[in-house]
Amino acid sequence: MKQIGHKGLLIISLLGSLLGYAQPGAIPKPTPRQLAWQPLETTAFLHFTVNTYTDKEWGDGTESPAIFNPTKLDARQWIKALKEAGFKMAIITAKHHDGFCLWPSKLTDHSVKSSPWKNGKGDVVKEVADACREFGLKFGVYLSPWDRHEPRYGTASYNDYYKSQLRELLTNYGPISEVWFDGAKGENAKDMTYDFAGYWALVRELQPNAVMFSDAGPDVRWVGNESGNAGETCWSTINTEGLAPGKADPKYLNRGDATGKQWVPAETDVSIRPGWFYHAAEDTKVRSGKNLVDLYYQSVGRNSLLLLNVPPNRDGLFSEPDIASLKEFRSILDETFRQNLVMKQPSLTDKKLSTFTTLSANQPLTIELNGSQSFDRIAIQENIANGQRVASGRIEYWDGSNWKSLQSFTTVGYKRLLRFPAVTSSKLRLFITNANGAVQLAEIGVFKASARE
Ligand code: FUL
Repeated sequence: MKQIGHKGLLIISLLGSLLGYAQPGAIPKPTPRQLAWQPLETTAFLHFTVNTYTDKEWGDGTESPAIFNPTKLDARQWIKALKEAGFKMAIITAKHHDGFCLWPSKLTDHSVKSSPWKNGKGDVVKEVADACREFGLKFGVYLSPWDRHEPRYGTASYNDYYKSQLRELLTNYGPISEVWFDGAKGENAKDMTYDFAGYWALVRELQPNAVMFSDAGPDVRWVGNESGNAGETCWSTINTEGLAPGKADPKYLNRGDATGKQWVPAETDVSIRPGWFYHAAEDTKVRSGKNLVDLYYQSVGRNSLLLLNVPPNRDGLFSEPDIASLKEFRSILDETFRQNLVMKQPSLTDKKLSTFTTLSANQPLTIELNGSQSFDRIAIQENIANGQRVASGRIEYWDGSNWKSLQSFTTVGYKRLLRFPAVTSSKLRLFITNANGAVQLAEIGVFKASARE
């Protein structure tokens, strides 16, 4: 998501206003589809195409389908590894910038049907969709608007081609939970005005429960970098109408906007390897489980959602180092968040966002722990069904004779995770120091981290 044409941005911004959900006088709230998306927390990207065989990151469209031959392809192996690592959705690059289609599209021969894989009878999109259904993951598709192969690209009829492809993907593979609209376009790319309004209307018509990602929504926005960092302050709201040409500042997307009128939460896309596609030379550069845990804190722990890319290799399999890191990642998180040390209470420890305690600014909330405990992590959640309100807060702990300051924080939203050196205490005090209305505090968790973090 490095470059986006100015026209694209203008269209996105106009559409964003049309599709925005703010009501006058009320703070923005998520739609049901956005509300269902946010708690997925860890989701996966699957980058796979001819680039896997050419060792490139961006194909130029001249690749022969003959090179695509993942002889051991087993989408069940990918999805099983993701399931075991707690991932809740997988998004496949049905078509990347090179234009090669991983499904046998009726609209082009530049696809798996012209490849030697399964004698041209294969369908990667179907295999992934089926595996997701089998293992209970949600399924999403990435269909790159920038297409360096299709001759119609650059003419108005390309929009019809793109929409027909979208229709194939949205009608033949069961429920689709996310559609990823990539804004990348090379500097010397042909001029092309994408019909985003038409693309988005088609998704709403054919898969009304799917969220749509692009730089600035309509449903989910880019976090502004590919290094796995949501803003330390991260609002789920932005003003899409402020995104005039040249103003889609990645920093704005990274932090969101406390006064934003549209609910467009941030998704943090990042790869488990340096590149998005598989390169044998990067087998030794796979992020460790511990490093993935850091990404979790920097994305999910900052009111975003982690979209971690795990690229299948040339055989059509996840590689061993990637699988090992995914396992370690989940095992560390499970160990850290296994036991909430907060004394059970009806609304704040029931793991339901819909039961909450209402807090106004500077009204302290005392949180009793199960006796004296050593801890170094705190999780705070708001009932985002009614919007995002916390702008800042702080936490104190009781050291036996006095209240001592522990941590301050800014936004909370769906989830805020705090990491700090361990302290021992039997109770905490939470203050919301600044909020945009009465806060609906949904959950509070206090934990002792795994030694492997
Ligand atoms: C970018 C693309 O150019 C990259 O190749 C990758 O797909 C990334 C997720 O989005 O815009």
